[in-house]
Amino acid sequence: MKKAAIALCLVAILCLGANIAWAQNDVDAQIMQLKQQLDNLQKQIDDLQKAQSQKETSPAVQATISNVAKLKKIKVSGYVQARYESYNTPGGVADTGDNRAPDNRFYVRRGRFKITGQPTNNSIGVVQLDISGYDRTRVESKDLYLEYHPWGVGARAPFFLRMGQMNWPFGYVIERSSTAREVPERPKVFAGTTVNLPTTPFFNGLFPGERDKGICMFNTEGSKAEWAMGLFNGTGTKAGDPGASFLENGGRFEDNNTGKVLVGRIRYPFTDNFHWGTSLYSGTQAVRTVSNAPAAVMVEQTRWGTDFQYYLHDASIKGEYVTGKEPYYSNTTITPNGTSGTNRTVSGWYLTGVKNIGPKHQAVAQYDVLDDKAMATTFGKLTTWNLGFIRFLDDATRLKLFYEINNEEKNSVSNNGLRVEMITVF
Ligand SMILES: [Ca+2]
Ligand SMILES: [Ca+2]
Repeated sequence: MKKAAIALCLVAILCLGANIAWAQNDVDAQIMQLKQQLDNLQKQIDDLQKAQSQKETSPAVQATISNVAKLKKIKVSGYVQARYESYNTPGGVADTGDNRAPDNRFYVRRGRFKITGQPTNNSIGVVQLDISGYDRTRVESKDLYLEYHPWGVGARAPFFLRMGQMNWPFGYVIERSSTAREVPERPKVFAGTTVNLPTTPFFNGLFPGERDKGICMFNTEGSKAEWAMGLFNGTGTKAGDPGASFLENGGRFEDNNTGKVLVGRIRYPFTDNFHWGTSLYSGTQAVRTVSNAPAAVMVEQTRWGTDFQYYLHDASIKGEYVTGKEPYYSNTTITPNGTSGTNRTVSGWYLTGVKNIGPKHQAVAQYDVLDDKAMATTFGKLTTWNLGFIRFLDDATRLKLFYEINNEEKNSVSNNGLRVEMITVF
């Protein structure tokens, strides 16, 4: 029995060993099979990757990728400001048929498009053209500048640089686009004016065209004080010849003397809803003492200004004062005798109140004053009320109704008028 048991055990052990050997063979076969499958899969992945990389490197695909990347960095925007105006015609003024006649008309005050490109993290280029400005005989260049942000666009840093043709960094209203302003035109002391009578002096404005060519440093985003300081030609974009004034030089945009003007402003939010700023402009202008003089004399040209903005829950009050020394020009419409080549004082201010009436309406009142020494004897101070109502038709379009009351201190002229405007920003 004992022997039999031992034999049985031996048989059992042998059988078990054989089974283990068989099982081992089976696992090896499975591993081999899996390895084969893995090799096949790896080959398929390699083939796919090869095909994919061939696709990606094809010139057409590369060009498309590059174009899409470029398009992402270019932004096109613009606005159209279409109007109907009806102004009182001063007595004795014939209908001259030009588009400045003080009559009633439809016209497009501004039709602009702007291209902003940001090719890299540090550089920006801006081109803005007006194809329907006051001088409708030509397309007018507005913004033409580049920006270099040494620390990157949008980064909080000591400053960034702008060079080219840009807004003078002076005061508040000069740098506020028509898309942001409530009153259709800037106050007279900044933008200029005429009383709408022929052969009477007109005022070019202390900042005709609101722009000049130069180089300027600006604060970056995140700075509490809003500041800018730059050097400019001083002639603006609408005068280049010595003594030539607004629109009198056929659109040549050069400097008229070697001196450059220093322009700067700083604005500080004393509280969240009260901001106060001050601005400076200092330089010279070349002026001919008589219109056919072979050489010009240098006349000091200065401006100093202060502005504030006070924001309430559903209203705002904004004001600005500016005073400056401006040369008498020899070839403005009327030359004050013996004054060309000397200075006169020009000053003015405005106060604008805006009240929101619900989410879709605003009531606006603006009072502005122009005190130009050159008009002292003819009309004295010019004051204007702009009373208006704005309806937001949608997020992009506003309908504006404004009545303008123009008062002359002396020799009153009938020149009040109605403006109906639609402006769309896109
Ligand atoms: Ca100059
Ligand atoms: Ca009047």
